[in-house]
Amino acid sequence: NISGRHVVYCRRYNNETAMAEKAKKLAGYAAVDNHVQDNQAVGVGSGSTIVYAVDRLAERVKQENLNIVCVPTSFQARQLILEHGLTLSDLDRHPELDVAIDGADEVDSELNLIKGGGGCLTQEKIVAGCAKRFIVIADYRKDSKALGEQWKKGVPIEVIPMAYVPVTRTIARRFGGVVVLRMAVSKAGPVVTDNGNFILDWKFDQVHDWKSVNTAIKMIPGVVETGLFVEMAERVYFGMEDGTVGVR
Ligand code: ABF
Repeated sequence: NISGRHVVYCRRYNNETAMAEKAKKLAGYAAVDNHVQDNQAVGVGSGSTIVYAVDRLAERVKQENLNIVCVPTSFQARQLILEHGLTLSDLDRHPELDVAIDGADEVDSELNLIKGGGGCLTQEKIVAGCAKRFIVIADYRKDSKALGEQWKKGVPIEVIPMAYVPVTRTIARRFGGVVVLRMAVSKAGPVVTDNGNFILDWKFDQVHDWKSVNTAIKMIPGVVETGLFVEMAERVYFGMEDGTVGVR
């Protein structure tokens, strides 16, 4: 507009967005180039960073004539696989995957992850658990020393709908923080996962021993899965602001 302020804001916003997208691409390409080879079954994650990894995967399959089958972690991942002309498979036919590649909402210094911002945490953890190697890709904004440092939306927890109130009360009572039922953007009602369940977002207020907390939460009747991926990631590729790739 006339003052130019709006233009400046847009340019700054566009620069940050462009930098983050470039970082996602760097991470996605690095993971595929370092971990995908011929005759593999590959778990394909969800979110926006994985799109770059699937782009690179499709490019390599075509250029190198690779024999690759892909197992999705969500409807979005399934569409990505089909749209890129990659071979769709499932855990019935490939219960053991050579590698799974997926994004994350946050990564701590011990490679514990918060995942599930997109609501697919249960399938993502199943696929990650079936893979010999679980590789995570993320931009620099996900790289934290402790969970909760940058990701403020809490830990997603998938619950059986009829149990969401007692589970909410139990988590708040035993672990503190605030537990919120995830509502659909339209506010018409709660988000319902691909599995027909609800999601609670646990906005924790302190750093925990995530291994024991994860186990304790999973034991609560009605909890299906948590977005805490503890001691699962073998390696994380971070696209950095300066155009390099950090690996942990
Ligand atoms: C999936 O995508 C989810 O587990 C995670 O919440 C999200 C990350 O999205 P993005 O790659 O767009 O940051 O991996």
